This record gives sequence, structure tokens and C-alpha cells, in this order.
Amino acid sequence: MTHKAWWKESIVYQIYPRSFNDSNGDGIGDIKGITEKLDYLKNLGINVIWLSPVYKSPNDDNGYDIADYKAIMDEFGTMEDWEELLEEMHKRDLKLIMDLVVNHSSDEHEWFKESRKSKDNPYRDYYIWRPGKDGKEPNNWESTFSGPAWEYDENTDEYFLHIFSRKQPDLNWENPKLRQEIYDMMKWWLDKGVDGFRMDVINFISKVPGLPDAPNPEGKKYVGGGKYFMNGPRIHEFLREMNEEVISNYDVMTVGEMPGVDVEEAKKYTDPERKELQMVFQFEHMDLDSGPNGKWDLKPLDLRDLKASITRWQKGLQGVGWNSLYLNNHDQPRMVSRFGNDKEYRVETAKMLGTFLHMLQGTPYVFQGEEIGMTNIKFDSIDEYKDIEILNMYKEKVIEGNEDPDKVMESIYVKGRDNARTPVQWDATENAGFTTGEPWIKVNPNYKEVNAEQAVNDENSIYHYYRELIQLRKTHPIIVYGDYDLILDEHEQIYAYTRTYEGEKLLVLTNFSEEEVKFDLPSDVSFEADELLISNYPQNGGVEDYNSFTLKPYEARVYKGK
Ligand code: TEU
Ligand code: CA
Repeated sequence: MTHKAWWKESIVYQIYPRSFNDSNGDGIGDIKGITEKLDYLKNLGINVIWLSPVYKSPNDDNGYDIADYKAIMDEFGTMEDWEELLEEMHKRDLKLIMDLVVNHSSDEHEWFKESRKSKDNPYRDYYIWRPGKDGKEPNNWESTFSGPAWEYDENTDEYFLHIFSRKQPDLNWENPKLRQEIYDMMKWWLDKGVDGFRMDVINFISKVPGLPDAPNPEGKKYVGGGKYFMNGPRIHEFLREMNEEVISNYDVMTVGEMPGVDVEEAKKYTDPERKELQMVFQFEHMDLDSGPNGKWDLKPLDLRDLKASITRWQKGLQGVGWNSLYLNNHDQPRMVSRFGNDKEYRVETAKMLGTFLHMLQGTPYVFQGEEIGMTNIKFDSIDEYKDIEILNMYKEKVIEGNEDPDKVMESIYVKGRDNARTPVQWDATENAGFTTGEPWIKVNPNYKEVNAEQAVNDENSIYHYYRELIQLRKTHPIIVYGDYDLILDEHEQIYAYTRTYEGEKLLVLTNFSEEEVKFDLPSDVSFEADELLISNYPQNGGVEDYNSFTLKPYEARVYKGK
């Protein structure tokens, strides 16, 4: 039996502050800019905001490289601005969860500046230092952002580990003093009133001792070392310790971002009995449109793979842990462009995908701009891109390697993280109302049609549809707590499932294609509809034909019944 909890009944909105709203015309989104938009967010119906990092940072990775965990980034404002934001949020009954980035810090953090000074510096063991091997890196691991995962430091003639950029050295969680510093910092924020944390790559913090070379059958220069740091040997111990020392003393939300987590491992992370975390962000459904060579290796999505994956997670965590539900965030392409047709059927696609996601069991996350159907971007030149992952990859493949630039640009158009990072489109004025200055990254040229002002004023917009979805979740416990069952497992265009709870049933039908598709309720599914809860096409009100009809392109319908 699933226990009730406020964080299970919540709808989270993610803000990537740099791109959200600029209040002072310097072209960079900021904290005051967020405070200005709280009524817009409240009106959408969400009740929790996850704020991507706003801490002091040299911005090698847009704030995911933190130089001071207890200070606000100058470009985003001051601690007073942040306190005002929290106060204004709490006034409106909105909760704030902060991004906790503690697998690594910035190389400009005081701890690292000390650490690199000498081998016997008290901060040396806050990071992971190793001597080289035969004049080369200590092992063959590749950085997520291209090149080796090690950087040589002349000063002490050793290398430090960085799974991400060389300006993001990994913290050494084997060191109890480091762990205590992190817990103290977490308490400091919780005592300021924050309502929880989204924990960046938190399943990377325990590395396999010895840091062995990764298998390298193709003899590449560097290879992913994930199997030696994802879900490592002491991860559950560290999370339990963090829970005992910090989290258990507050009524807060926790979600761990976990590349490489599977359902079995996720049960361990999220089973409340084990006292670790409440939710994880898993990546399985984000990897289904990639080939064997990783995210840039493009592959069309087979809907049956999505069904198999989502169903495994829905059934796997049901009654044990809790799912987090997302189709996009600041690292992923825009969902309408990725899973649908962002031109002729942009509005239909966005509503269909929203329906699909919001009717699942778990806590849904809405990424800024999703609620108005923002789309991917295609910049003409690589110079217009800002993301370190894109830029490093392009350099490695095109400038240093021999790959075809057009092919690489195509993969950036489809998968690049900057797709999610163009400024939020507020209105049809210059720069989409995001800034009165020069935006740090170009605005998507479709802002004249796609913007929040248009959406708020149009009762048939994606925004108003999302409001309805959110309202339904708040008024129908079955949407939060009902059991999930997949139907039509092998259908290549329709994703259909039921939810069951206390004698009620929901039938959720979504057409993931731009064709008209015949739907027939399978004979082994017992369902009798009383009410059409929501649909992205006008329906004639009645429920007579709920068991056999044609679904229009990207159509979604949700029936309630028995
Ligand atoms: O991301 C972790 C991660 O492994 C990926 O999602 C990664 O960013 C990427 O998309 C690989 O293709 C988290 C943050 O969400 C991301 O923004 C940071 O860059 C990263 O950690 C490092 O802090
Ligand atoms: Ca600004």
C-alpha cells in the first residue's frame, strides 16, 4: 500500500535561472526575474519549484561548477534577493527545492585552491589526487565533456579526477571530513527554510577503490568509466548517513539525479524503509533514441521501447518507492521536437505528451517553457552555441578529428543541451521579453507565435491545458496513487494504459503519431466510462464511443469510469 505524502501529490516546475527572466537588462536571467514571475507560476498550478544552481560560480558549466556553496552568483543577484524569493514563494504556498551539486565543486572553490597547494595540505583529501601511470593519466576514463577525466597539476606532480569538465574536480566522499562539511552546508540551507534538494549526479559519489581502467576492446584513447563510479560500493551507506544526519530532521523533498540507475537499484534508493531518498531521476527513457555510441549517435525512437521502459519503472516502483516523471530538463532536447511534430502539430503534440506524463504514477516535473510548447533551436554556426558539452564535442570531432561538420551539427540540433537553454519566450516584443539587453544566448526565432502572453490569453493553449492537467491531479487521488497497467503493448503508434484505485479506473489514450489511428479497447480489459476527463481535441461530450474510434494525429483522451 502506498503511503500518502505531500511530495507525491506535488507538481514541480524546474527553473534554469540563466534563461528564465532577466530583471536588469544585462542579458542574463536572475533571481529578481524569477520573483517577478511567481504569479504566472502560481496560476499554472504548480506547487514546488526546483531551482537549478544559483551559487557563486565561474560558470564553466552554467553554475554546476560551484565556487562557494553559501553565496549567490553575482550575475543572479544577492542573498537578499534569494531570501526575498523564498519569502514571496512561501507567501504563495510554493515550496523551493535547491540544486545540490556535491559530486564535484568548481576548481575555484577555496577547498580546491587549498587542496592543490601541497600533498600535505589539510584539504588535499577533499579531492581525488593520484600520481600518473607511465607518464600518463592514472587510468583511461573519459570525461563526460570529452577528453580525459584527469588533469595534471604541475605544482604537486599529480593528477586530479574530474568526471565532468576540468573545472569540476570530483570531491572525495571517502573523506569523513568532506562529508561533514557537505552535511553542515545542507543544514545551513534547510535552516534558511528551503524545502528540499535535487541532488546532481548523486549516484556518482562513491568510486570503486583503486579506480581501475575501464574495459577498452576498441583500443580508444579514453573510455567511459561509469561502471566504476555509478551506484558505487558505498553509495547507499553515504545516502543513509546523509539522511540520518540531515534529511530526517526536516520535512523536505529529495530527488537524486542518477544516470545509469536501473529499477532494481532505484528500489533501494527510494524505498522509505531504507531511509535514503524519496525519488530518483532515471535516464532509461532518455536513452532510447541513442545508438550504441552514446547520445550523439542518433536513432529513431520505437514507441514499443518507450512502453517497455516506462512500464518497467511504473510496475517496479509501485508500492515500493516513487517515480519522478519528466520528458525534458536543462540537459535534454525539447520534448515536442523530440517526440512529436513541432511544426504542424506543435500544440497537439505538447498536450498529448503532457497528458501521457501527467497521468502516470509519480511526481511530474515541468521544465520552463514546456508549458508553452517551446521547441528545439537550430543555430547556423557552432559559434552561437554556449554549452561546454556541445563545444568540447564539436572540437574533438570536427576540429581535432575528421568528422563531417554537417553530420555533427545535425546531432547537436537533435540532442544538444542548448535546445533547452534558449531564453523563455514571454511575449512577442524584442528578445521575447526575456531581456531589454543582449541575451547571453540567442532567442528562438519562433517567439512571435510561441510565447507566454499569447498562451495565457488563449484558452485553448498548451498553458491552459497544463493548468487543467495539474488541477485534475490535485482533485483526483487516482491520478496520484492509482496502480498502472499497460494495454496494447505491441501497438506502434498508440500508448494506452489504465490506472486503478479504490474501485475507480482511468483509461489514458495517446496517439504518438501524426496519422489517424483506429483504437479498439482490447477484449480482456474491462472498462466502462462515465466521463471524459480531458482531451486535446474537441469531443462531442459523450462517452458512448469510448471503446472503439479513430484517434486523430497526436490525440490524447482520458476517460474515468469503472
Ligand atoms: O547532469 C548529469 C549528466 O550526466 C547528464 O545529464 C549530462 O549533463 C549530459 O547531458 C550528458 O550528455 C548533471 C547536470 O544536470 C548537468 O547540467 C551538469 O552539466 C552535470 O550534472 C555536471 O554537474
Ligand atoms: Ca540579469
